Amino acid sequence: MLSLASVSPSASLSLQKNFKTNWKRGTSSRINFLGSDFSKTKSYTRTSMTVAVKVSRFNDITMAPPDPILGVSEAFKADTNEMKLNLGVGAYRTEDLQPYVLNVVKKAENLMLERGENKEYLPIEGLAAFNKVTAELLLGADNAVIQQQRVATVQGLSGTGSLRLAAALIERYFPGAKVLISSPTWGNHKNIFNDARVPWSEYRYYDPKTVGLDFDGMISDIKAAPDGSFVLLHGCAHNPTGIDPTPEQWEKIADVIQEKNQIPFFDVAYQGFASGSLDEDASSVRLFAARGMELFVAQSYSKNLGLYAERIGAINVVCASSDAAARVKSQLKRLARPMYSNPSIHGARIVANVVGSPELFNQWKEEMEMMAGRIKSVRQKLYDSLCAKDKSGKDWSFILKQIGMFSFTGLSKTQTENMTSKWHVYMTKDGRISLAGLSSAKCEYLADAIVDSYHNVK
Ligand code: PLA
Repeated sequence: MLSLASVSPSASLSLQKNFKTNWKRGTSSRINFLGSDFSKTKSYTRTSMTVAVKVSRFNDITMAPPDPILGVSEAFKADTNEMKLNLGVGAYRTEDLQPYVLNVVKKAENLMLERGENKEYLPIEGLAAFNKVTAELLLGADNAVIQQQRVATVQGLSGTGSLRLAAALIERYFPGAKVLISSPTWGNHKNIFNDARVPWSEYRYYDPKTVGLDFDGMISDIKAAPDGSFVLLHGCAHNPTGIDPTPEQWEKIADVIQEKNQIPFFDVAYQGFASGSLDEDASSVRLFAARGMELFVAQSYSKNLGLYAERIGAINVVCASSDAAARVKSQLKRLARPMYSNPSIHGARIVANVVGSPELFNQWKEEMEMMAGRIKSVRQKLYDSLCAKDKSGKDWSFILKQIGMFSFTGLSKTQTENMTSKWHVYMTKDGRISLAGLSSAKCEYLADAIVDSYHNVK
């Protein structure tokens, strides 16, 4: 349907004028926006308006390519082969490959029903109880930055929306500042900064020769970047490589960023999912905060609480003073208001209930350990199956060294295409597989597919 708002202002105005006149006269109009032919037909009841569009006003809009990650799920749905396996998007599945709603989430939702909570608008910055617990979960409740009220926390539309809000703040208050992004990174990072009109460049991160971290490359690229740049870092479980710096390497990264007066910008989408421990997975962020650095942290509850579609997360800005934090928060709110006005309440209440109740919090930790444990066990089984099936002597041990939901297999684009066309294994073209979508029953099948693609496709 074509709305008045979607035509040009002059067309819209003349249309309204015409509509008014016709209402009075009791006629209905058949309007051709492109030509001048306004054909009228008598109507005895009320005005009805049909719009015949001969040539689309949207002709210059080309077809967008499918999303490299979410598009994989669409292709998977269309496949009717019974062996099909979706290892594209990072979404946790049970051993039966079914989606999983955490028991603590169900309990929190029951509590909400019992309390009969309302659906009034949230304030622009989100649910206060959520903002409190989310910053505490990230930084530790006794962290000086929290005690001194130096953290500006705003509830965001999950990790993506929180990153986007921070990008808008950078664009407005640090014009021309660059964001340094790891190569490779989560595919959507570049889109987020492109759409926010924030310039970015890449720093070396992954070394295909060692199938490990290119630490020297990373350090020299950060050093070479302009002072005052933002450095995007994956807090834990780097996506897509599954390779994180060691604690000693994090210290050195912090040294360089501090020397260059740069601002670290953490993306924490997997807290608790990398090691199974919430505190351990936040240690990179806490290390930077303990140095008194100002930093950004985007958080997501999609994976660790399985709240994918609730779109719940936050942007935290750790500032040098409580005064700066108050000002930053006010500007984040100002940016959010015309974008989406205020965030949704359901996921925020779930997180506030789970993290805010010692009983549910402990149960959550158990469930998270269970999920992280299942991923680790299929990781091991995939490795064992590859070793058993591949007689070429190739070293697959990198799979065991990687952490988190994903494994970066090193398969090329054409090899991943073989995985999908011949084996019905759906994965992203960069060679990433989500182990969270794999069951132990399917490990051998997946190993057959990988061995075939790796050795028989160039
Ligand atoms: N940051 C990183 C590093 C991510 O991997 C993801 C999700 C997000 C942020 C954002 O998630 P959220 O908006 O749902 O909180 N990455 C997924 C899904 C799991 C996706 O691409 O949207 C992935 O498959 O890579």
